[in-house]
Amino acid sequence: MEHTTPWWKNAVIYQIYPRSFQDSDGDGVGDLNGIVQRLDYLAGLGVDALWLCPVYRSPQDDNGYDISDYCDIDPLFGTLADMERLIREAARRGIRIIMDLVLNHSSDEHPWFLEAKKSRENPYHDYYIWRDGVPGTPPNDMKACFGGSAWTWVPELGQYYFHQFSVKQPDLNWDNPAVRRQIYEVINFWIEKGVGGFRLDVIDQIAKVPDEKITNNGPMLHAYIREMNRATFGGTDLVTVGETWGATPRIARQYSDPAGDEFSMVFQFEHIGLDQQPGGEKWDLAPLRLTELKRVFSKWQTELYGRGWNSLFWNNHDLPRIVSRWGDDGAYREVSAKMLATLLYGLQGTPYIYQGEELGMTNACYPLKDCRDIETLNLYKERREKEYTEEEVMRSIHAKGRDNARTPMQWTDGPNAGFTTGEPWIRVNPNHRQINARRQTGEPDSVFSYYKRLIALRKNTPVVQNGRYELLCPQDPDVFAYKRDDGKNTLYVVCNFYGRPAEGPLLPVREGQVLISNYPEPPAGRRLCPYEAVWYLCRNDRADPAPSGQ
Ligand code: TEU
Repeated sequence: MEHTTPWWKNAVIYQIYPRSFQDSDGDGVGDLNGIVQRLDYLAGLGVDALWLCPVYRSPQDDNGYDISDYCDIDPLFGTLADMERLIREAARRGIRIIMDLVLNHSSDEHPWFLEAKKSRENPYHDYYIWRDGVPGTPPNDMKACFGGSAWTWVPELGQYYFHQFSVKQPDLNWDNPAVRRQIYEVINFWIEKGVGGFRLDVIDQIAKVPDEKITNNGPMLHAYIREMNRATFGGTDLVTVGETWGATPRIARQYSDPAGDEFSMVFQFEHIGLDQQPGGEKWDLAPLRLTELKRVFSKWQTELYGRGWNSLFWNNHDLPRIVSRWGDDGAYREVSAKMLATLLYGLQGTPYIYQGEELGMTNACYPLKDCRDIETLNLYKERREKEYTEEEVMRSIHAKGRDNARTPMQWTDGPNAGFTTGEPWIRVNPNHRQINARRQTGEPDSVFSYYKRLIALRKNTPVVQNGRYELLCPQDPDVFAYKRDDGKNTLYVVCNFYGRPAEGPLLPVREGQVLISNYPEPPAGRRLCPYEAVWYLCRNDRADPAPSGQ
């Protein structure tokens, strides 16, 4: 057991996609000074840390996930001095800055890669992964995440290089100790700048073994992470979050064991894949079954309890907007957005809010000409060349495309939603006239005010941090209900997941025990209105007999 609870166990983290958050100089792209302008808004919401998607120098092939200088800021976003000011200004408000580290690959315009492809003898050659071959016959049939082969031919060298993402994102060779040393220097550079932690992009893919077609969870993975921990953030109070698509609860315990020497927590996606066809890709749509969501959440809650730490999220910059995805972005937009928050925030872990989620922002559903994301554009081409119809492909893009998350933050009902005075790099969602921060911040019943209350409640309700989890009514197809019990108190969380009335479980709760609910009046008895959600808090000596063995 730990002696003191690390700050991030009781924190709420807000994710910013800097490109789309706030533009301060009228070039249509959000920037660091824009974030500074909005710090009071973020402090008002009650968040403890901001995770910034990459703002390093980058050709922006994958919106900054292709880095050409790890120790400088891209002029699109500002300067190193702006970054230092952001760190200071955030700290004045009790907010830490979390940087996004993209260490699996660099940009093909990074000086390391420019050197590497000059000759096989160049000292940087071995910073990347090369295989001999002949043009037209890649070393194997591995595919890149953004379409096409994972191997790209360089005629001058007579070799292929390996890339798990776009051709402009060559994979770094972690088996080379010089690469690892350089990376640790980068991490220490940012630690010295005073950042509050790191989110580690696709960290479970760094120890790939392409010849065996191993991408995530390679044999050397945990050895490299432990070495990185020792050389950089180990022993500090920085938060470290590993993006781990391939984690199981067992693997997650290894990453985030409270007594361990890897990361603070994992950011894993098992629940996110539940509305796609088994064996298919995310574009192959299938309806979500609530009982499956319950099974997955319950598994993680139970199997990490006391032995690891998870992130709680519905959204990020790669995912569609949750209110459009699993709520109702029409008539029940507000109440369903609140229900989804109520459900998630009663669980154990560290919640992440993705910008605009606290306003109930929705998917955009743009025609292809307004889409910007490399993944979407490649997917469209690839599927249209196969047997898919225009309508099928666009349906998938509207449901799952990453641009849904990347439309500009909706600050006001005015021109370009108050995001920019220039031409935005991606269209603003026309519904900013109804859905915007200006309208919601002063409105006690808004989605924003609800998130704010929930964040404050979470922090003041210890059972949310430590209570043991138990799923209630597991077979109920409409209601997600669970309890958390820390011996002293029990928190009951009851959510009707759909837009039709339902019946909740029978609970030992009385009037006056409601902490929060998303209708003007809390539920009457067991009957639940569409998307109705509630937290009840009971003292165990008054409601339930104290559970044995505690
Ligand atoms: O995403 C990891 C990743 O695997 C994504 O490609 C994911 O599968 C996809 O977005 C789902 O459609 C991280 C970043 O979050 C993402 O923005 C980057 O594009 C990617 O790594 C490459 O750095």
